Amino acid sequence: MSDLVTTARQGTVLVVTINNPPVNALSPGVPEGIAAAVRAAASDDSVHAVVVIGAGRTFIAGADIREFGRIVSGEAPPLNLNEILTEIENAPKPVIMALHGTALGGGLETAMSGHYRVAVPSAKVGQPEVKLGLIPGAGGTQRLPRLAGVETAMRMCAFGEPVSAAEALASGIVDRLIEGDLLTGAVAFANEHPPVRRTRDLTAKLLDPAAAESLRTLFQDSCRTKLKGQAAPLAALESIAATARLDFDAGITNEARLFSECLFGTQSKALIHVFFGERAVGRIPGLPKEVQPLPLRRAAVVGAGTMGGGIAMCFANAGVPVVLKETTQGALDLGLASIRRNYENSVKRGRLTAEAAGQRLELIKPVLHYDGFEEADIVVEAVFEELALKKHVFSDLDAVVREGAILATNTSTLDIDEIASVTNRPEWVIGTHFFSPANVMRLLEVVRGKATSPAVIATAMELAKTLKKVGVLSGNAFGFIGNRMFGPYRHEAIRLVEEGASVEQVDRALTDWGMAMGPLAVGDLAGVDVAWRVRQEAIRLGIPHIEAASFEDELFARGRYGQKSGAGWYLYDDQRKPSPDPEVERLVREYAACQAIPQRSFTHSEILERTLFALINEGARLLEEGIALRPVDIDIVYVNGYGFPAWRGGPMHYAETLGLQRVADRMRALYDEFGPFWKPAALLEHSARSGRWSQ
Ligand code: T1G
Repeated sequence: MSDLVTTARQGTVLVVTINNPPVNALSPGVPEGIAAAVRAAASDDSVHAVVVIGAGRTFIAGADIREFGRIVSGEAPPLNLNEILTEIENAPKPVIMALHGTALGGGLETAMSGHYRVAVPSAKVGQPEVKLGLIPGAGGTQRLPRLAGVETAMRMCAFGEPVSAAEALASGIVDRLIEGDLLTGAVAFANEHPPVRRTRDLTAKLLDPAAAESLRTLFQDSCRTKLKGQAAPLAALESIAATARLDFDAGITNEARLFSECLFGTQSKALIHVFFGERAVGRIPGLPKEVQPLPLRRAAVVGAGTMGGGIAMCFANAGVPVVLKETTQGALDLGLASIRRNYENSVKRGRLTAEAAGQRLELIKPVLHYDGFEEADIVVEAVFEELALKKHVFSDLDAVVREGAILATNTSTLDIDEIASVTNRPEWVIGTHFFSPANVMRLLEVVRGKATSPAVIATAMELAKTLKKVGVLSGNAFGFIGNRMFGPYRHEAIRLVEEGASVEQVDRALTDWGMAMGPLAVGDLAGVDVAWRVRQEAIRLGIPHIEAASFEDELFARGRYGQKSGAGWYLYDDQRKPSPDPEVERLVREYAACQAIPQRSFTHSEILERTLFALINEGARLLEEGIALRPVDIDIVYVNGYGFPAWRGGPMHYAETLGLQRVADRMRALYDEFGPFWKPAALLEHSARSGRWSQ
């Protein structure tokens, strides 16, 4: 036995413990160790049953995801879990799986190869493989429907959300909940001498082909809407539906074929890149290891508008008491009403109990002055996006907030150093750029100023985890990472409309490709006036590649600010539902004629190329300038903050998938046709040779 899997006896029960921190993944040696222990028990007459349990914080959280890259590249042999799990299932003595923490993917499949499963009430079980662009590849799509029924299996495998131990018990996945010590409870269960019961033989819950197909069609429609463009959910449904016409072994073979198709596809590569990327961005090169995050026990927020209110909710949701300040009672009441409404909606949707909502509201203390700010460990300023106003607030805060507290600004574009310059403690000033709605969006762009101390950076990155967000560190450039790149992307979207494409065609090309929303519709959501002001500020600061004149000026001049004014690039009804506006089409053609812009038609791929390549090129410039630390940081910003499809991996990963040489070649051609805006970044030209972004 290797250290990964150890055994011990409890009477006539053999206890098999998996010890592969941090999450007991099925790394090479683990499944083999479990099978060897079960095999040994089979031939040991003094043993009547086996209990398998995980050491540490969880049962098996899945196959070792790091192995997949090695399998695809041929460095490692294909997954061999099926033979091993079949051997466990065929054991002549009962095998009881004891579950705690998260039994996910190959972990749940291993558990289902056992004859019984017991779990602590806090355990969760699931098949999240689709979140990695994969499907269960070790019998999950064959054993789960046998235990929980076809509908539950389809829901769990197509959407990948884990279920609680109680739900698992109710659906038949788990046989008993263990209050108290799990191992004691599992051994007690084994000592009741339950008969061997192979999951493969449990066919009562399977459906006939017609019923299975109609369920599959239902879930397919839902997947095509909610998981647009993703192949794995549909493959998982196909594999589960096959239980209606294939016997177990044929079902396993069919599943393995579908699994392999997913594994060797681009979507799983992209989603695995995002999985590890979301963990890598938390590691800041150059930040001294001994620098520890400071404790954040109390918070304060200035401004109870849409952003301020959402940020206050983030703190309350994490159990951190927060003071929320506004300048007038009216504004404060408005802010609180919106917070209350958000919580009521969460309760209505069953995402929160009324009691929990009440407790969170209790944690938010509304004030009209800086009362309570002296006790705050961190203050987040979220007032209107205007430099003078923010500087005014920061000089106030510098006077009232205690030494050693962090002063953060939620600015989405402005200069952190400029804001910090009005305080006597620029080393305690940092940018914490939340995304709207702040209580929903997972991304937190953390922006370091030139004086920001390592401890403040470490604390802000840790804050992201506390608030259940993904923190990405950015340097202090206009628009940081996300908005800086969005500028050229949106620039090209507007140019394409000026040159003859329709507003709908541009947005449709990107949403069909996978973006959550088209760039022009995003403009209307964020506000054409906001984008116009940001562009004026960028022009004033001499930021390169920002167009002096644009059709957007026409929209702004006519008060077409987007959703908030009922018209922008689109017309909006009172439900804010967009519809194409022939008036915009007329105005833009008029504008183009005035500007003597040649007109032409565009294909979807031309629209994709011009918009996405502009995004990628600006990303390369950010890496050159050191504003973004790594290409993966840019990918995680775009996937979590700008609706970039995770199954395409983010802009920089996508560029590598396309081929950096091809991207560079096309960009040079656009440069020849359109000029300096399209000058390929030096890093792109350099990286094109190796095909990988080089630093
Ligand atoms: N393989 C390898 N490493 C893993 C891993 C895994 N399955 N899960 C986590 N890690 C690493 C992770 O990268 C991090 O490393 C550390 O563990 C802690 O994770 C055949 C095909 C279990 C809920 O999709 O969802 O089985 O950054 O920071 O927030 O059908 O990790 O410290 O170096 O996320 O407490 C299916 C993936 C695989 C589950 C814990 N399983 N993991 O969350 O910690 S495919 C999954 C998670 C499969 C079979 C198929 C979460 C977690 P580092 P963490 P956490």
